Amino acid sequence: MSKSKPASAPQQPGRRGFLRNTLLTGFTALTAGRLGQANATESLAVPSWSKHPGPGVDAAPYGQPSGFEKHVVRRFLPWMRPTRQSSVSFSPLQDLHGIITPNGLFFERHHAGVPQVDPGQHQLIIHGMVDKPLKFTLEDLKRFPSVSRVHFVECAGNGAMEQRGAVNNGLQFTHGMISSAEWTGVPLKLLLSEAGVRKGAKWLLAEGADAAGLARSFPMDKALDDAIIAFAQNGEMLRPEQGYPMRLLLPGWEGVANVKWLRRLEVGDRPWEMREETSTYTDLMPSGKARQFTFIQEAKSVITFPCPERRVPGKGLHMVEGLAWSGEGKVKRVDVSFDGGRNWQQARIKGPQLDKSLTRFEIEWQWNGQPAYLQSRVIDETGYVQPSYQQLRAVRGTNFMYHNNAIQTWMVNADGEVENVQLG
Ligand SMILES: Nc1nc2c(c(=O)[nH]1)N[C@H]1C(S)=C(S)[C@@H](COP(=O)(O)O)O[C@H]1N2
Ligand SMILES: [Mo]
Repeated sequence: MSKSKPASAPQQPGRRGFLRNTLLTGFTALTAGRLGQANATESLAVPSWSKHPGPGVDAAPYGQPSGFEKHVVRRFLPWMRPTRQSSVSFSPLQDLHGIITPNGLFFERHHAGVPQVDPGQHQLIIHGMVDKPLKFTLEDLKRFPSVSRVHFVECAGNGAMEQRGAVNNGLQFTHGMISSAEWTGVPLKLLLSEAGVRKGAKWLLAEGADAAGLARSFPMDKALDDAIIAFAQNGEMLRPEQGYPMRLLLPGWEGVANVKWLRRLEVGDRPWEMREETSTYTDLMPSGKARQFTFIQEAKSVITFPCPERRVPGKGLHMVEGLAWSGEGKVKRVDVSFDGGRNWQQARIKGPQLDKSLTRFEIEWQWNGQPAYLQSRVIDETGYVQPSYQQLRAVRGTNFMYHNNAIQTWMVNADGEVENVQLG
């Protein structure tokens, strides 16, 4: 049941009593009946869409969202024009619900565009320090036992621009390089046990079939832990943008290591020092040295309502909502502040609290019409607390780009507009 419109007029008179009895009794205590609109019975006039039958099942063999939701789309930054060499699209977090990103709204990051891979010809090869080099077609993969797990993918560069200042006045661009899906695929450890990993093997190289030939090294421990060769996403085959017909999924680890259009896994005893783990995707520290192989996306959270795209419509009661996640495991707790971090209140976790997955939270807020500074702060199951900008910069300096997981501040003006700010 939607909580956002508890007292709006139901369409059929017969359902009114039902709604009133089951939903409103508990909820009115909380809202004192202030969230609905008056003159409910006037809405019972028959609307145009009730007067004629609509199109039948032949109208949309593959369903699309309502035409009234056309604004809910992936967007790119105009000054970051997509090229065939590099493109990024951001997911509209401000318009999403729950913890699953619809496939058509999953953020995208491509180093050489989206290859159109023919699943009949594509193969995954496992070679290197193995007893028996093997190749797998999509059909071969599907003969293995598979798992379905909900995990986020976040680009290490999510929030990189914000590190330099509050530059984007929109949640979609400050945090939209994260999305989440239920992935179905084969645990990598099963494929490795078929191939037989040789003694001394400690690293793997994953290489994509795109024109970038994007390749990343990752440790054997992760391969034998929860790595998946995914072929499906939210119940259907992977979208081309997400790596059709197969991608590497390293739950909780930086996006770039989740190699799409996966064509090759080489087993070795040391990292390969590829481009995307040396000249990029490393973190320049105050000492002048760069950290390398910082795989884990540490705990982070953000308020999704209100946000710059979703102003506060007026004084009174509102449900402040947001998303929290941790590459280390489950989200344990989320706190919200309405005064820029002076006071914190514990938010409710809504829905499932899964491992390395988006987790949604909610908290009531009585807005008195005064300017306010909203923040959220996540604590994960390891006890790690999301840092403020001050705390993050004390450790990392100001030169870094990747892995910005600092607390976000939204400033609500007296007119309800919301701005992206950083508190000193
Ligand atoms: N083969 C290949 N894999 C790739 C990329 C790529 O360009 N080519 N981009 C990487 C980066 S930088 C990120 S953040 C994620 C993005 O995954 P998505 O596009 O499914 O959101 O894929 C990674 N895997
Ligand atoms: Mo990325």
